[in-house]
Amino acid sequence: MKKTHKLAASWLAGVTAALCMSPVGSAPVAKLAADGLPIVVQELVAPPSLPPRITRKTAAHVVVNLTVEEIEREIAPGTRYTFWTFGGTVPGKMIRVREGDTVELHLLNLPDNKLPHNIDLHAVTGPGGGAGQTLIAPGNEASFTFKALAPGLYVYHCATAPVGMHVANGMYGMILVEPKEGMTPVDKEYYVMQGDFYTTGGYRAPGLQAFDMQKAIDEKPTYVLFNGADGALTGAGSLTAKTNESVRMYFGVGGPNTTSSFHIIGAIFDKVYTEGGKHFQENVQTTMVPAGGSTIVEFTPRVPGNLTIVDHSLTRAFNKGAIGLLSVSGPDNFAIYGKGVKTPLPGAKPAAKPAAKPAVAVTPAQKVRGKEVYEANCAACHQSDGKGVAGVFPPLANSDFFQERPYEMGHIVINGRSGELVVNGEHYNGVMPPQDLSDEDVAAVINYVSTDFNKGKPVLTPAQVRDMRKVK
Ligand code: HEC
Ligand SMILES: [Cu+2]
Repeated sequence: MKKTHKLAASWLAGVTAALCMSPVGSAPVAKLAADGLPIVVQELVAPPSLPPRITRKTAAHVVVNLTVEEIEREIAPGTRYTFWTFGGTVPGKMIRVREGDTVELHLLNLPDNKLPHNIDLHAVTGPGGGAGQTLIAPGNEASFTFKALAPGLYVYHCATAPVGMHVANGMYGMILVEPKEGMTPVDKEYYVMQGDFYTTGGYRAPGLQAFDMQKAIDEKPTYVLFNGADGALTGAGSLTAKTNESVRMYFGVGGPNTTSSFHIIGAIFDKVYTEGGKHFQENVQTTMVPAGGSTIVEFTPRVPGNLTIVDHSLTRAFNKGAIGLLSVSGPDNFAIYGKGVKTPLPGAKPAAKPAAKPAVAVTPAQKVRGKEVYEANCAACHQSDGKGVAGVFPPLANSDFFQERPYEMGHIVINGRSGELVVNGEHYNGVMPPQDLSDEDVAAVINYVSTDFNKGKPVLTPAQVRDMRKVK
């Protein structure tokens, strides 16, 4: 749900109108700012995209309009969180200017927001990086200008007390100051930032989660994420490239606390502009990125398949969400990456078959039990045929929400669920109470919904349900 605020709309219109007016009778000329530089309005795009490479050869007066938006959305499948953002996204929209440009930064704090905010850009030379000039309560706008003196990739963030909390809620982004001589063109550019998040419930605990200040102080993140959501860069969000395309990633760490051992499984960075600065190192496997710091990496995938983007502090990747994919398409090149051969040694026991995912076995009795549990506990709301009630109770039959992660549905049955939810494109915002069922019955009913309503396989065992209850 994207809301364009009235004030934001008229504010942006005002800026545009001022830029479009030309003196009566004169041919259209580039509009000049008071400093004599031509005015350029910064284009803002959602990550992992970023504004295009700068081709102009002279300085400009770049107007940047950033809107602070406090928004509730999914941090993980079935888990919601209230993010504080620059421009509605985590990370905030990337700013892209040229060395020597003057930046006129406007910050708008929407009237519906609850808190004061500001911005500190690491690309600024001056105390506070703009924090003092831009500290405003909801319903206000602030602006200031600065000169982009030094090329590099810089983090910006909110610096309003408690600063760690504002940053932990997603208030960071990056500004790229291109060198005067410009940057070499590449085939693909991506913008990714890592951040640590602290919720009162455990990893993937369902429902709306609150910020946990004590976990933040103890530096015990519940989530470590790329681009503000568990799964932002996997599935439909995966980054893409073709074989032999050059890829450049602008990678930063918002923090507030953890650093990143930034690594892409299956790639070697040809170049790493360490810490987002001027010099590059070559042939790097993993680069360390500090909180409030950045790096620019360049590489060229040579063979097709999925490259996995991780924080190589690995439990963050596999247990807290810091994982993404770059899906590479193109022809195989076995000279660069061979298929491999596996041969049992003489006299060895027959090679174990590659471990297939253990199928969940369901006895006929459990199957009958699943239907019984459904009729007795779920049908009242979701209906006997599983089709639900439009706008009130979401369908469980042919539910894309269910099919995407059937395993996770055990959490919903145990803990209940409330808040916004989209099933087959329809929005629901109801309350499902926790269901007081045994581990066996939760597994049985989920397997019943999976097989009989969604043409799926049985997905859950009672032991898995027992483990789910431990995560809180
Ligand atoms: C009192 C009514 C009620 C009962 C009883 C109930 N649910 Fe729900 N269920 C809901 C509502 C309302 C939602 C949507 C919650 C939201 O908006 O976050 C929901 C959501 C769900 C979802 C996720 C959305 C989807 O359509 O895939 C699943 C799965 C689910 N319920 C399964 C069950 C199962 C299994 C049972 C029985 C063990 C059950 N529910 C019992 C009201 C109910
Ligand atoms: Cu803030």
